Order: sequence, then C-alpha cells, then structure tokens
Amino acid sequence: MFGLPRPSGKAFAYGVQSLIDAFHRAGQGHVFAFLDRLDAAERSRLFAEAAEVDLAELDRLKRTLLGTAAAVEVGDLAPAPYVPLPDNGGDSLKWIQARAAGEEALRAGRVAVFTVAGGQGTRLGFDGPKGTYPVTPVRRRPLFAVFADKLRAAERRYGRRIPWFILTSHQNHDATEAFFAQHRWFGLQPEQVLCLRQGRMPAVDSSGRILLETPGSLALSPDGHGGSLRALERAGAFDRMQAAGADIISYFQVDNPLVRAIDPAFIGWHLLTGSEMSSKMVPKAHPEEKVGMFCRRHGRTCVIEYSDLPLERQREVDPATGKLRFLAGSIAIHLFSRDFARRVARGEDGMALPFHRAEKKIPTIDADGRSIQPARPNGIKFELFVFDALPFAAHPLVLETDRAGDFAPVKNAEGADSPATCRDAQLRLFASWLRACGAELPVDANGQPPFPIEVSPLFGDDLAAFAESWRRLEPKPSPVPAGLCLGADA
Ligand code: UD2
Repeated sequence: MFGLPRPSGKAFAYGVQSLIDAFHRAGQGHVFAFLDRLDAAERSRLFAEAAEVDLAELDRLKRTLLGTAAAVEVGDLAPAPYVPLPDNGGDSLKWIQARAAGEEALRAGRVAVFTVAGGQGTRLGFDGPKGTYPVTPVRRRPLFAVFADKLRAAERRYGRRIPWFILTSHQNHDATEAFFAQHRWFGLQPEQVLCLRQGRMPAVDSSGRILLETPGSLALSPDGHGGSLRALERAGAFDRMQAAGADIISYFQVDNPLVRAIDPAFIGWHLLTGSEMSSKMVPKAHPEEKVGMFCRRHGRTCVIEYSDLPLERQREVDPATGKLRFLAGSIAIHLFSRDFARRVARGEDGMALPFHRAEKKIPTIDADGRSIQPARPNGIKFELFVFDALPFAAHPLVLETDRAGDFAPVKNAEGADSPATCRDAQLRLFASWLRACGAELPVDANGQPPFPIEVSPLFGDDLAAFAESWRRLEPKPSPVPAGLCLGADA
C-alpha cells in the first residue's frame, strides 16, 4: 500500500522511505493511505508537505494540548504597568532623553524593520496579499508603499540603510515578491527587502491524527505570527541583521498604515530601560475593543487576547481612576532585541513560545478519499502568538502611544477597523498636522476635513518632520485645496 514513488534517484527513494517510516512510528502513517492513487507530481508534493511537519513537536502538542480545555489561564491577573505619554502624566524629560537615544541608535544603523504579512486577509475580502491593498486617501498607495516611504524617510533623516524583513505565507509569498519587483521596491534597494515564508502546522482531529485536505495533501495552515521568529531564524535573517550591525527589531502588522514604523522615542525607551522586548499600548477605546490587554500574571508581563478574557472582566473599572481596569490595549507594535528574538526563535532556556489551539471547521476527506466540508468544528489548528515572548523578556516595557498617530488598522470590509475608518483616521491626522502649522483647513467636531487630502511619509511622518517640510514649502497651499497631496513627487 505504501509503495514508493517512481524513483528519481536512490537518495530520494531512501529519504522518502524513512519519512514514511517516521510517520508510521508517530502514529501518523495514514497520511500516505492514498499514495497509490497519486501521480508522481502529487506524491512529491505530499512528501514535501510531510517533510515540513515536525513530528516530535506535534507529539508534544498531542500530549499537552489535546483533551485539555482551550481556555487560557486568566484567574490570577492584574493590569500591567505602563509608561504614560507626557500629556498623560509621563516624565517629559525622560521622553526627550529617550527620543535622543533612539535617534542615536538610528544614526548608528542599529534598527531593522519586520512586518508580519502572512495573514489571509479573509475578513477584508481582498483578493491578494494585504500589503498590496490601496490604502491612502488620494493616491491609493498600497500598504507596502506606505511602509517603504516610511523607511526611505527615516533613511534620509538618519543616513543609514534600514533592512526590511517581511513575513509572508505559502499562499502570498510569490505574489508579494512579484509586487515589490513590479514596483521596483518602491525606491528601496532590492537587497534590503527580504520576504520570508512562514512555517505551517498541520491541523489534527480530536485524537491528534493529522487531517488530510485531499488524498494528496495535508491540511496545513500558517503557524501564526509567533512563527515569525522561527521564520527569521530559518531564513538566516538574524545573521544578516548582525552583519549589518542591527540589534533592534521594529515589529508591526501589515494592516496598519499609521504605524510609526521607525519611532525614535520608542527605540530610546527600549534601550534606556534595558528592555529585551517593548510594546506599545493605547488606552482601549471601549471594553469590547478587539485588542489584547497587557497584564501581569505570575509576576510576569503578558498579553491576554480579548477573546480569552471574559467580557465582564474586560468591563471592570478601577475605582481609583474611574477608567477600565484592563485599560492597556495591545496594538501589536513591538521592539525586540535581536539576540532575545533569536533565543526565543530557537526555544533556548525554556523560552519556546507556547502553541494556542483553536477548534475550526477544516475541509478534509473521508476514508474513501471523498471531500468533506464540515458544518461544525471537526479539527484543531495550532498557532503561535508573538506577544507570548513578553513573559520571557528581561525588563519588558509597555509604552503608551497616541492612537491618532500610530494605529488605524484595516481588517474588516465594513464597520470597525475597515477601509472607511482607516481613511478617516489618516485624514484626521493629516488635517491636524496642517492646522498645527497654521494652514487654513476646515474640520468638523471630530477633526475630520470635508475632502480627501494626503501627506506622504516622505514629506512628514510625524508632526515635527511635517512642520520642518512645511516651513520650507513655498508657496504654501492655504487654504488647503481638495485632493492636496504633499510629498507626492518626493
Ligand atoms: C491582532 C491581535 C490583537 C490586536 C490587533 C491589533 C492577535 C491574536 N491579536 O488581532 O490583540 O493587537 O492585532 O491590530 O495577534 N499574521 C501572520 N501570520 C499568521 C497570522 C497572522 O503574518 O499566521 C499577521 C497578519 O498578516 C496580520 C497580523 O499578523 O498582519 C495579525 O493578524 P490576526 O488577524 O491574526 O490578528 P488580529 O488582527 O485579529
């Protein structure tokens, strides 16, 4: 039954046989049950997929995660402390010192950028890698172009090339690379942009048997954004960073065009506090906002995902402040010290990220190989979350940031975190900079201008940089015309 494929060389045949044997020893031999129905190409694909599976890891997951309740432990939980912005009681002098320290690190070329873009973007209903989504209000620049402009702006300011790593999935890797090539890397050097494919995990049934999607393929799915650290290690990215002198990794998600991708004050705080991992927080807009919360558990800082904390606890109010008790929302912007990230990627010193399990409807096949589209969850997927590195970090730091200037994700086709809310947030930010510099531009009570405008990160990626470009701009467009684009030709 488990005949070998037509041999394309002895070594391949022996390799395949030992793969099959290993699967049998692990109780997973059924994945080859339909081998005699497959042609050579299908067999090769199945073997390649099987070779991706870390059977020892899967066995550990079987023993530890199956049969246990999926719930994350949230009993003994307290809010994590954070460093507030100067406007909210933070120490202005320390913020100034931090910014200076961050700028020095940037001038020394110590920062690399890492964008996770391996998600499917299913909720947005956009066909293609999410980074190719046209996000800006006037020029419809794609998300990747916005980030590239932020890198170029920082490179001009600090005089150093900034390496950019992008996590892709099997599904969108080729399309992402092609998009960059088609757009000539948006003015960056091709060799400074490295797309790295994230790993995949097999879905299993309730007894831990790997599910097949078709007779010739495993039910594999991306291993979560926590897999990004292993992907950096596999791709040799840590060595590349080291060779380039970069020892700080600025991490953010592909869905957020407002992110301060290279934020000197954040970098400075990270360095001055000796933190191995630092994270940005915003006060949650309302208890149901779909962001994780920074907490303390067993004396360590951690993030508890919104779906893991009962709503009544998310609604708890701190009597001393009258604000939400679990106020500190995670917007998925982190800094990692390179060597810390590498140790976590390797799982050194007990620092392996834990897998989370999710019960899902997984298209699979029956005993005869016919496809099944389950109506109810029939299997378990395993995912790693990058924020689970926080409890391992020495001196972890949670730093407040201004939501208006750092966070407006595009996740859903409509409603919260949609293209419409993201566009409005961009307009409000650009309008606030123009008005702060004295430009004539009407806005409504929310700070929203009546027509679209756009500011390229190359003109200004924060108020200070914007004000500097504005000062030099002649003639100044005031009153601001509809459709104004600043920095479009930069
Ligand atoms: C994430 C956080 C949430 C909050 C929010 C802010 C989790 C579980 N939740 O919610 O707490 O911080 O972001 O916007 O992280 N990705 C990959 N590979 C994967 C899975 C995801 O690259 O296998 C990327 C994906 O492209 C996206 C990001 O990770 O950029 C987050 O994706 P998500 O949809 O899993 O998490 P989300 O947005 O619900």
